[in-house]
This record gives sequence, structure tokens and C-alpha cells, in this order.
Amino acid sequence: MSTSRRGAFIVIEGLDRSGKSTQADVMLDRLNASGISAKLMKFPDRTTAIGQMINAYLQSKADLDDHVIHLLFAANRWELASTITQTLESGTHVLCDRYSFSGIAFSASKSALKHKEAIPTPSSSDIPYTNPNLSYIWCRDPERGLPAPDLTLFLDISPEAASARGGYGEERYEKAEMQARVREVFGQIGNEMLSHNQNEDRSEPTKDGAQPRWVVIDAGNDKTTVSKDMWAHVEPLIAGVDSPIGRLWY
Ligand code: 2DT
Ligand code: MG
Repeated sequence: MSTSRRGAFIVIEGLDRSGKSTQADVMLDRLNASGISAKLMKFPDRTTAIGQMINAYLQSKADLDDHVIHLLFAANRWELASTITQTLESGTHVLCDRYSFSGIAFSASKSALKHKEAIPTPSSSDIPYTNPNLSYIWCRDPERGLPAPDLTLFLDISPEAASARGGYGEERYEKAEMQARVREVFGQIGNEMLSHNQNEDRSEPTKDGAQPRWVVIDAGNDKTTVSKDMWAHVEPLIAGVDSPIGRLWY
């Protein structure tokens, strides 16, 4: 990669059991095997002090108010934001297993389920604020300004197919009803991501080769097919990126 180019920020999102971590490892190996420098990150990063609080919550060893845990997930990203930026600026690609989109999807879904409300949508905004529901906008705000991915690969799988892959684990959120809600919110986030960029249609590559920022991958396929589908979107980025690092939702 030419020294003037920065690394690409590539996020992998999806439901539990969609194959995110497996595919992130495959992609990292493929990049490294070609001599391309890439770093794998994961959120939540359970190794930090904030990450340990999140871990205790997910394992039901601690109870936290829904607002508090939401802000801790966001804080966990902010504490690593400068690492992401510096890594990209040094010319290394960053692959990230979950990011802000999981933050919104899980908190908004949990709150809607708990209060038996419809899933909050971007357009429903915060008015009226039905305390203590965590609206979509409320969930999104702490994420605003974080480094924006150049590409998000959403590994889409039905909750039924996901649970057929050996069942869910014991952590909070690993339940079919929750996963179905989360998938819907991810769908809304995808639509918003595609329409956000000055209403530019980024669902297809543009003439100058710019990639869509949010890509849905059929994660119900076999592992090799999924890897191949993902790689087709990553390949145009491996020579590096010329444009400055974006900021989420600005
Ligand atoms: P893993 O199974 O991938 O370790 O995730 N989650 C994740 C949130 O609720 N908010 C967030 O911001 C992030 C990154 C998704 C553990 C669970 O934490 C959820 C599943
Ligand atoms: Mg999990």
C-alpha cells in the first residue's frame, strides 16, 4: 500500500451464530497470508475495566439499568476509538467484529420487548419520549462521532437457522425472540446507512469504485460461499483508502 493511503475500516455485524467471528478470522488469515497488514478488533472488548463491567452484565453477574449498560458499550468503543484511528492512519486495515450497529440494535430491541412497544424507528424520533423506553435516536446519539467504517458487512441469517447451529449460549440476549427483534433493527440501520450519505444511493458500487457502506451477506450459505461473498467487497479496499476517516452519523 502506498504510504499516503490509510487502512480500511471494515466492520462485520450480525446476529449471534451468524458466523461473524469465524469469518473475521478467515479474512484476517487471508489478508495476512497476502502480506497485507490487518488488525482484528472486537466489541465488546472485555479486557478493559469498562469491558469487565459489560462482561459481568452479559453473564448476569451484575444488573445494570438499561441506559447505563448502553452507555458502557458506547464508552467501550470511545476508549478504543483512538487506537482504531491510529491503526488506520499507520496503513493497517482494521477488521472489527461488531460495532455501534450492535449497540443500537440490541439496546433498542431489549427496550421495545420489555415495554411491549413497537421497535423504535429512526423516523419515529424521540417525541414523545416514552420514558423509560430507549428510543432509536437515544441509542444512536452516544455513537455519533466515532470512526465510521468504510464498509460494514452484515451477515444476515434467520434466527431459526442461527439457533439450528448448535443452539444459543447462556448469555443475556441469546434468545430467539430477542434475536428476531435485533434482526429487524439491523434492517432499519442498514436502510438508514444507505440513505444517509447526502441521499446518495450507495447500495451498489459507484462509477469511481466507491463501495456501498452497508452490505447484506447471506450468512445462511456454507462457510466458503460466505467468505467468497465477503471478500468480493473487501478486495477493492485492500490497496488502502484515500479519503479521510469518516465520523458516524455526521
Ligand atoms: P459477543 O457475543 O459478540 O461477545 O457480544 N452487544 C454488543 C450490545 O448489546 N451492545 C454492543 O454495543 C455490542 C458491541 C451483542 C455479546 C453481546 O453483547 C451485545 C451480544
Ligand atoms: Mg455472544
